[in-house]
Parts: sequence; structure tokens; C-alpha cells
Amino acid sequence: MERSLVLVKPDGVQRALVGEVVSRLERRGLRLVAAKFIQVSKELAETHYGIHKGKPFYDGLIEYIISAPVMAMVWEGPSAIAAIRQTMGATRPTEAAPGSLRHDFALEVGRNLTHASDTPENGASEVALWFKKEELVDWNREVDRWVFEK
Ligand code: DAT
Ligand code: MG
Repeated sequence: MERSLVLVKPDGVQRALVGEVVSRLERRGLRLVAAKFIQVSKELAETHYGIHKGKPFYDGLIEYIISAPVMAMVWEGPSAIAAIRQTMGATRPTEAAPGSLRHDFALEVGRNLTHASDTPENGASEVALWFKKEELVDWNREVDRWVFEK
């Protein structure tokens, strides 16, 4: 079972799209593990986006993610990383597949609504960065056997 950090970034919160993002992930069959609505500190933003330090868009990216509250969540499921990134769509909304969130609700790469982890390893490290262990809920759904094969 893979886990991914999912953020509804400030634009998604301001545009009242938190429910849309949650709804799409729920309907996909993914299981919610944790959620919190927070104002991101500069320190957390810089650690989270450390891999992009030095890129031309880095300063704008940090300013954007700390500009207003975000909805931070952990979702899990089989192949959760690939499934969630597919539901989000490509980084550039104009390259995102029709039906994906970034296609349906965004235009610009710097206002692309969501973040999702890009590998299972980064999923694990981002979950550990954003959430304390006791904030992660281990649970089963009655429907799990109709969504998860094993
Ligand atoms: P993703 O969020 O799809 O994983 P990423 O990790 O490559 O994409 O980049 C992180 C965020 O940085 C991305 O969601 C939006 C911003 N970004 C990436 N490339 C950019 C660019 N060329 N210009 C402006 N912002 C960019
Ligand atoms: Mg990324």
C-alpha cells in the first residue's frame, strides 16, 4: 500500500475546491489517512520544496505556498502515487489530461491547485515531514475488499 502527501494549495482553498479534490480522491477509491488545515511556515515550505532550490520559479513557489492556508492530507491505496498524480494531471495545466483536476480547474503552472508526492519513497518522507505519527489513522473501510484486490 503506497501513501502520498496531498496538498490543496492556497489557490485551491481560496477557490473553494477542497471538497472537489477530496471528492475525486474518495471516489477513486483511495483511503484518507490524515488531514489538517494549516498555514504553512516558510521553514516547512523550504524543506518541502528543497529539491527546487535554485530554479527560477523557486522564490515564487515558496511565496505562493505560504501565502494563505493549505489543506494537507495523506491518502493511501495500491499504486496510490500513480493514481493520485493521474487524478491531479500534469504539472502544467495546459498539458494535463482532460478530466484531471489541473485540466478542469487550472490554467497556470504557478497556480496548479494541488501537490502530490511523485515516488513511494518521497511519499513516505513527505508524510513524515508534514505529519506526526499520531496524526496518521490506521483504519479499514467495509468497502475495502470491493476496491482493493488484496
Ligand atoms: P508537481 O507539483 O507536478 O510535482 P514539480 O515537483 O516539478 O511539479 O514542481 C513543483 C511545483 O513548482 C509545481 O506544482 C508548480 C511549480 N513549478 C514547476 N515548474 C515550474 C515552472 N517551470 N514555472 C513555474 N512554476 C513551476
Ligand atoms: Mg513534485
